[in-house]
Amino acid sequence: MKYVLSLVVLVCIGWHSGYGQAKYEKYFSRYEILHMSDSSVLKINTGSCGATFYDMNGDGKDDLVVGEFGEVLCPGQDPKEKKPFVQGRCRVYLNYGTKECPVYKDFKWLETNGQPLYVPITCCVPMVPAFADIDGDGVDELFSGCYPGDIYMWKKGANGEYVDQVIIKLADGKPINIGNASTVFPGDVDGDGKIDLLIAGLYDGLFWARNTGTKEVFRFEKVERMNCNLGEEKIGVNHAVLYDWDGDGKLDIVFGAGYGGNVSWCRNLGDGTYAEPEILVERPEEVSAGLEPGQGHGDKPKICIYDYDGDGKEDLVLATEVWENTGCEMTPDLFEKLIKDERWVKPRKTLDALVKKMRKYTDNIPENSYTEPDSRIPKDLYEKWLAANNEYDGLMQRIMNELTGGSTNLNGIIWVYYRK
Ligand SMILES: [Ca+2]
Ligand SMILES: [Ca+2]
Ligand SMILES: [Ca+2]
Ligand SMILES: [Ca+2]
Repeated sequence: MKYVLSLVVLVCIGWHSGYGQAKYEKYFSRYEILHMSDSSVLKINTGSCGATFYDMNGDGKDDLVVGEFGEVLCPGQDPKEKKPFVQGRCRVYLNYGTKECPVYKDFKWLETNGQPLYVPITCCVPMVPAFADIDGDGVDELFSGCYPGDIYMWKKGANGEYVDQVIIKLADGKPINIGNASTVFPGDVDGDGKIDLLIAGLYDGLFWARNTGTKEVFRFEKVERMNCNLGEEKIGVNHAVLYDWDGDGKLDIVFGAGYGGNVSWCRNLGDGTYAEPEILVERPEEVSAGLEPGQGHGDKPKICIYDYDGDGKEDLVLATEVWENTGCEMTPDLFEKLIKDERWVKPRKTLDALVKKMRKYTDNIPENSYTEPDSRIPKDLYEKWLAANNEYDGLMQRIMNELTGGSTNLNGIIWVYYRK
């Protein structure tokens, strides 16, 4: 809930100082938010989302394929659990319009064996679908990461289903898993014609697994870190794709930040290394995420490079998350009321004191109660912090609900930035 607090702060600063929205003019001419045919915003109401475009019904027009956070419990999950695993499903919005002007009326779940296909999700990341032909049979496979960090793959079956689900493993039999909240992009990282895996972890940074097999039978020996020439400093990333941004024939990396809304690229230098990131679209910290003019696109952008308007120039599609307040409204004096509210001051001090204690052991402080704690933090200290953090979050939620007359929900919203 600290997050919502900072968001509210940003909303208020934005309103009072007249800050503009995201900065995108260097590469893009304009942007739009995807809508349904009835003019309502295309909203994934179960949280964050990841999107790609793919012709799902073979009519020659690409459809919108959206992985969601989800809300339906995974089998065997207890609804009384604080954060049970839910089914991060995949929505198919068929294109009822044209290639140049897609129209979406509704969606169907992508299925496997007659049931909605899903990956397990509990926090911080949705299903993020991606397609590539990794076994050279001319038919693309479907890939996604998930919260526990495994990489899922399905083969195309009959009637639009995706079947034969596997978790991709290394040659030694261990699943490829770089950490929680991971996403995957299948693509040819090293340019040898075989599909490799580019893997981003919200907490762990950017990695890749080289395909050392053949074009028909993939094989992965190990997972290596990718750093975009930042030395030991890992990239803050939640999703990354391969795309030749500068058109020099070598695939570069385009990635969405792990925190906030920035999108950057790292140029492929051709020797297996990448240049330092350059920002493509910047959503400055003082610009809040939202659908209104003057607000910016949502957080943790998942990237898809796709010519959305069919003008021959590939555009940047961002599947993002946006907090929506379901209460009356965020009044201009909300921030003032919030900082005057003294109930959260003492719990905040307690929390800060515990963070200070943790810093004696490491700078790697847990972001929230779902973060795996750094092993250098003593267990009892971490547990004290966890209890204090949960209490503080609950309190902030209550105060916010009181002040706004409702709760806050996370929605998946999709922006398209049109390339100049
Ligand atoms: Ca295939
Ligand atoms: Ca390769
Ligand atoms: Ca390039
Ligand atoms: Ca375009």
